[in-house]
Amino acid sequence: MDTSRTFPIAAEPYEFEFTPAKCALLIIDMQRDFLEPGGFGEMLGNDVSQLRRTIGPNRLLLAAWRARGLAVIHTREGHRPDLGDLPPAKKIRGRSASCIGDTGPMGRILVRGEPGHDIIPELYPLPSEPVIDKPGKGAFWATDLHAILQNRGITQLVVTGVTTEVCVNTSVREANDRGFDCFVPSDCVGSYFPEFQEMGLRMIKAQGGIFGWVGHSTALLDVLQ
Ligand code: TIU
Repeated sequence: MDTSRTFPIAAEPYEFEFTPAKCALLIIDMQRDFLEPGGFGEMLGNDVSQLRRTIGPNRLLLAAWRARGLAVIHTREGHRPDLGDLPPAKKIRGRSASCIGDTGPMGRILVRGEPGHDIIPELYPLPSEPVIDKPGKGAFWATDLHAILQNRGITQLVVTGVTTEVCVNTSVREANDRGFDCFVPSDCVGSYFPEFQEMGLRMIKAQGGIFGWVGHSTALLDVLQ
């Protein structure tokens, strides 16, 4: 297969011109604290099964990307152990009994280096795959992601991960404003809330694809296999 070729694949609002060699797989925040039973997400009362259904499809997509030698980038949401990069507004938001930096079920909540902050074993990064540690919801803000993508000649992103309406949507919008074409496979992104899953995807593809394209991972796998 010639990865520099362009393959039109099924998507909404219209087909996506997939050029594998120019397309990075950007996996957003598949962290233990968001996805694992007993983690921070579940502690807040969320149904982690809504996110866990994305693990299988992400594994298949990641395996296909790796097999073709294409660019894979992972992100993690979290903060410095001294919390110097945690805005006070983010720390106190929610008036929860436990907040970011406090000791949770898997170590200090959303603090780099703690077990709950790390990526789930099913999708663990290879040493060659950049891991972007981001203090915000978007993958571009206060990170070196844009430079890494530009230096590799990447112009397209397949964006997967959690959660659809929060970090995935924010990152897609940031990428779109920086000139990247984003394809979001609906089976590879998850929300704790089914209604936000649906609306989060509809907002991306509305108005002629105002932020990007939405499709299914099988359309990508059909090209890569
Ligand atoms: N990664 C990400 O989406 N962070 C969140 O805090 N998401 C929620 O839905 N809360």
